[in-house]
Amino acid sequence: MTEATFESETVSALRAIVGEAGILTGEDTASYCEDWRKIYRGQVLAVIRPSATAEVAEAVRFCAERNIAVVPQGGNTGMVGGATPVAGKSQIVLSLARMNRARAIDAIDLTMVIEAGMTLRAARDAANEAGCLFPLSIASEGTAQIGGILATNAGGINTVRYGNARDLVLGLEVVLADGQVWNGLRRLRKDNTGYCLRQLFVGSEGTLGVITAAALKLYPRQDLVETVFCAVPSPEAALALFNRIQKSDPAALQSFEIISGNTLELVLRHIPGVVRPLPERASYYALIECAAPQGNSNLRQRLETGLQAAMTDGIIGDVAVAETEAQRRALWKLREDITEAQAMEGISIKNDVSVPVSATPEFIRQATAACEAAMPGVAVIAFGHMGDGNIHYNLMKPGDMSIEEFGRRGPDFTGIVNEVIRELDGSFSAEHGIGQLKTSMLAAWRVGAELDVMHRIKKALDPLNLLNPGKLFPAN
Ligand code: 2HG
Ligand code: ZN
Repeated sequence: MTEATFESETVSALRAIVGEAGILTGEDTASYCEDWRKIYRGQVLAVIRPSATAEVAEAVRFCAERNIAVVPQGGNTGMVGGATPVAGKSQIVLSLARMNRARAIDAIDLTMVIEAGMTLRAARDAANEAGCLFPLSIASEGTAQIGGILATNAGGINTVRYGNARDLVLGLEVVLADGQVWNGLRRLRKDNTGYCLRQLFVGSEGTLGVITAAALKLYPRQDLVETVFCAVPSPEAALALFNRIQKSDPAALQSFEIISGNTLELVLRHIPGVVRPLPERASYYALIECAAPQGNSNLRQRLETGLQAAMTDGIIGDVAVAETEAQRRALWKLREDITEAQAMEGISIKNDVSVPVSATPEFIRQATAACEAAMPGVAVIAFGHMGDGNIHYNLMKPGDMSIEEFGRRGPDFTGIVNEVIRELDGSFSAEHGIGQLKTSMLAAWRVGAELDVMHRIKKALDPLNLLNPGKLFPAN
């Protein structure tokens, strides 16, 4: 069979499975073949957009029979090329975007069953309308989809209180590599019946199965929300503040973010409509949010008392308190638009790392000293989820250095940062995953028995290596 015949037969067969509305070919596939950072690009025979689990299963079975790789894709907002096809493979992208319904929401069980293609924002809205909270929140939630959120075990701004995606999933529906459907959409809080399969698929980045729906944990809605933006003199001071709030009001604290002074300046420079939140510039800022159900009337008072004491003790400087939802949104915009502001500023080397929470100041201090020594003039853009130990430690080039030179030296810097991380018992990938970007790091860090078990799981569930090849493990 010629290549052209193989291609046209494949497309016709897939069209028969997903219908005319469910298939894209040629130019129409372009945006699915590139990651949003424009680092990775591949080619596909087609993009399919099934509308039901049975279609996903049939398409995956067909691809397995023909030795065609399947790249599951959600909102394509990942940082590491995990949803982008690798170069030079016979493959399709399987977009879950049309599978976007809420199948059930139960405000007594505090559960919701939703399909993989629903955006995180739509899922949060659906929970909210039912009087509940789905707490996972990330900057790209308007585009990121639940399937991708689970496949990458996304973290975000509320991990300090509610955990990562992994902590919020009760059950899954998954299409396996041979086209079988595993219906594990159980909504149970207790279920000790053998291996916990759902946790195998969460964080597997589409390499073990295609998540088509999920049963998720909800919480009672937290209608009282207090958000403050404080100047802090140093990461050490931010940690001291975190420690105080966590001790004095552990149940209410839901976000504790740190933003370095130059990171905020980047946002103020590039993002239209944002305003400086405090009159004076500071070395660092903390963005803190506490929340509680209606009736917990002294939430504001408790927070203010704590902040007042911290101010007296020199731990914080100025504070801006959100008085309205619009002010709250404006404070969060300063944090959520950092990635966009950084992309507008130019090329950056991203490091998404975690250390024990208590080691975050030490990490920032050591990594900054090492990076500045290796490249005078490098700009450190440090921010992130300090309350759970996850720092986005991004580097931007010195003004006089070419983009090419900076790009060439990228791996050296990741090496420098990772050395510090290793010393502090941290992780080289806190929440963005492995994708294509960090396959060699995974192989270097997860050695011996741990890597061996990962390879064996992959072989057992995807013996032909057709599910998202080249992710987690290098393409061969
Ligand atoms: C965030 O926390 C994201 O905003 C993106 O994880 C971080 O752009 C980054 O490095
Ligand atoms: Zn983050």
